[in-house]
Amino acid sequence: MTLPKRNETAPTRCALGLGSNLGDRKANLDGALRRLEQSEGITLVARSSDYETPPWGPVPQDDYLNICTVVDTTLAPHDLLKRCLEIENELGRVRDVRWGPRTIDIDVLIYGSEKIEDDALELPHPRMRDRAFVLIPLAEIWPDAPIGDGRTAAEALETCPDQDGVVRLEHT
Ligand code: X6L
Ligand code: MG
Ligand code: MG
Repeated sequence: MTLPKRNETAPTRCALGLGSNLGDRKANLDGALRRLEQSEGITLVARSSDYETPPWGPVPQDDYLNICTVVDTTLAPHDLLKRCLEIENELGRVRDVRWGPRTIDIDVLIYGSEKIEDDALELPHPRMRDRAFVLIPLAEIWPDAPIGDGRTAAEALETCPDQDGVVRLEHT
């Protein structure tokens, strides 16, 4: 009797949040998406519209373009994060001011139903629930996304503050 062979490569559904507010923001997002979809072990499932969003946080800076994507991946969580950081570096991100302007930011928001809390990674991303620049694009493409507090992205959006400044851009 043969045991059913565990599929080592069953992909996990994930959500990524991307943002840019330096240089050619649209080109930075497109470059990141192209690199993601060409990455071994990452399949792009969905991509939100582009959203222009006011800067959140303590650092005054220019408006962002933000999007979310859904990806399926066979990479382990920390390997997915590593790939995202590599792509940030390839696109010329320089980390100087904490929470300051950036060429490209790629955050792992959700990795299946995994809960992770270590120095490198916290999943689901603990602060997405009150950031309209994340929840609005995420709910567009994955309203049922489990954001980690028992609610879905669409449910969290019902009570998320500061939604008015987030503007969906028409496709050109
Ligand atoms: C107090 C202290 C209040 C810190 C808020 C909020 C810090 C957000 C960092 C905060 C605080 C952040 C983006 C952004 C940033 C982005 C838009 C961050 C990291 N990233 N604003 N600000 N889009 N619109 O991707 O989210 S910095
Ligand atoms: Mg971020
Ligand atoms: Mg980041």
